[in-house]
Amino acid sequence: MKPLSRSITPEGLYLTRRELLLGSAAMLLGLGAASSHAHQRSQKLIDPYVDELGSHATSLRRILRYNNYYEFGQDKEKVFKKVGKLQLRPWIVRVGGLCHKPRTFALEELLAQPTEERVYRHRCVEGWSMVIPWEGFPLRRLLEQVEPMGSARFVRFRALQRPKQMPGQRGLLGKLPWPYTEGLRLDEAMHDLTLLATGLYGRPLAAQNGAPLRLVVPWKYGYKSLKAIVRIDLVEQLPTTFWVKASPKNYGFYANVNPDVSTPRWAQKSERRVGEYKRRPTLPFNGYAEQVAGLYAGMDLKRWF
Ligand SMILES: Nc1nc2c(c(=O)[nH]1)N[C@H]1C(S)=C(S)[C@@H](COP(=O)(O)O)O[C@H]1N2
Ligand SMILES: [Mo]
Repeated sequence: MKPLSRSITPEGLYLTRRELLLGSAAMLLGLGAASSHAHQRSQKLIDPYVDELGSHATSLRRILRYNNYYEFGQDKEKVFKKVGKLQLRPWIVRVGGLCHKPRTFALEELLAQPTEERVYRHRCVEGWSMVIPWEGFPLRRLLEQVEPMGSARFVRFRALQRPKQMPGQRGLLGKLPWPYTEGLRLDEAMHDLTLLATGLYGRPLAAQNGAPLRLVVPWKYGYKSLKAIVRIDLVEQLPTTFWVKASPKNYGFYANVNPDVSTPRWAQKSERRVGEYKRRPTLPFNGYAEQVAGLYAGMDLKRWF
C-alpha cells in the first residue's frame, strides 16, 4: 500500500519546477489549457499522484475549475473567474480562545513550515468527489504551539469576510450567515489526517481552492474543509457553523461521510468522481475508517449527522 503522505524532497521540488516549465511551454505554444496535461505527463513519467486505494488524482484543470465557494456565488463552474479581485496579501491568522499562548501568525511564517504531500479523496455532500494531491502540514502542529487548555473541547474556524472582494457576501447570498465558519472536536482537529493546506499539485494554492490557507478534513463532507482561514479558536462548547445555521436539515456538525445516512436533499450511497461518467459507491468515512472510526466509538453516527 502506498503511504498516505510523503515529505517534500528535493526531487519533489525539481518535479514542481519541471512541471511549471512544461506548463508554461505549453502556454507559449498557445495550447492554453494543455498546461495541466503537460503537467500530468511529467508526473506520470516519474511519480504519479495516486491515492492509497489506487485512484489517480483528478486533473489540475478540473480542480481549478469546479469549485464550491459561496463567497463567490453558487455556480461551481464560474468561481474561478470571479476570484481575481481577492487580495491574498497581507494575510494573518489569529489563533486564540482557550489556550495558554494565543498568537497571531503572519502568513509567511505559516508558509515557511515544512510541508508534506497528501493525496486525499474529497467528497462533497452534493454527491460529487475528486482526488486531490494537497501540500500542507498537520493542523496539530499549529495547535500545539498555542498550548490548548484542559477546558478546550472544540476548535472553531472562521473564514475571511470581505464583501467588497467577495460578491457572494453581498446581494441575495449576502443573507447567508457570513462569515463562513466551521468546527471540529479537538481530537478530530489533532488527528494526523487533518491538514492545513498551503498548495496542491506542488503549486501554491489557487484562490478558488481556498488560498492562502485552507483546512482539509478528508473523512468528512467537503463543507467542513473551510477555505481562506483567518481565525482559529479553542472553545468549550460545540460551535454552530455556517451551513448548520443556514440549513440544519441538510447539514450537521460531524458530517462524517456515511453512505447509510441520507439528507433530505441528497442520498449519499454513491458519488460521481468529477471527470468520470459512472457513479461509484461511497465509502464509510470516505475510505478512512481504519484511521478515524475509533474517534467515534460508542457514538450513534446516524443521530450525530
Ligand atoms: N470559505 C468557504 N470554504 C468552503 C466552502 C465555501 O463556500 N466557503 N465550500 C465548501 C465545500 S461545500 C466544498 S465541497 C469545498 C470545495 O473545495 P474545492 O472547490 O477546492 O474543491 O470547499 C469547502 N470550503
Ligand atoms: Mo461541498
